Amino acid sequence: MPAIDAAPYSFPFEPARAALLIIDMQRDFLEPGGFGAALGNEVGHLRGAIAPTRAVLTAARAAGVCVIHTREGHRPDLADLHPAKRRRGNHATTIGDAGPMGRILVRGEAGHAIIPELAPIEGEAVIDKPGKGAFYATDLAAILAARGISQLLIAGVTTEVCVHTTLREANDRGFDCLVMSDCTGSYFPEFHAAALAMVSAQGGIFGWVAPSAAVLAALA
Ligand code: TIU
Repeated sequence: MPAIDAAPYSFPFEPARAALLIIDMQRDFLEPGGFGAALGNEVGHLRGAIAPTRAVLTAARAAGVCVIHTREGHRPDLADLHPAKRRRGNHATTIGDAGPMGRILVRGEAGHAIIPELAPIEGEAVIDKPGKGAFYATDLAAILAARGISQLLIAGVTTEVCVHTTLREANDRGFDCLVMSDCTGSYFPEFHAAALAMVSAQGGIFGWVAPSAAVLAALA
């Protein structure tokens, strides 16, 4: 398996030690009426990441690379929702309130589900996370350790929020992370660009950045 052509230099891809980590590609972020929209965002900005992520997901499955999905959300009784997170923003509609896809960001509701284009299949772990980072208050670290994973190929939304928080958590835990530039997205295009630039700056302070085409070439 070839190295992946990436910035700031080529990524030493080891498929048996790598996982494709797809972060929060949920209806609540990508469709009208969910959490993203409740925060005042234009959800259409994120949808460009769907097709490239689907292509990488298909290739990873075919190559036998571990696939892990995450979902941001809370228990129906909201017992794991910090009051600070619920209050933040002073929005009229917030986490736990009724929306067109069910209660916003609540596990089991329609809006909490991963979008159908990227739905998990049998054998793929789904991590339910109450925070922005996928390591906080989850069993992700245990699952990665059990599978001998040391490299993460990261897709998902949003680039500067849950992708970056997870990337930083992973970096401090010793993982080599590659963020796919077209498989991630932000409600703010300028934040997406800056967040990607921060990853590979300073010799790769947080890791590597590459377009999905470079990952697909390595997986082929
Ligand atoms: N608001 C925003 O940009 N993101 C989130 O709230 N969660 C994730 O990024 N998944």
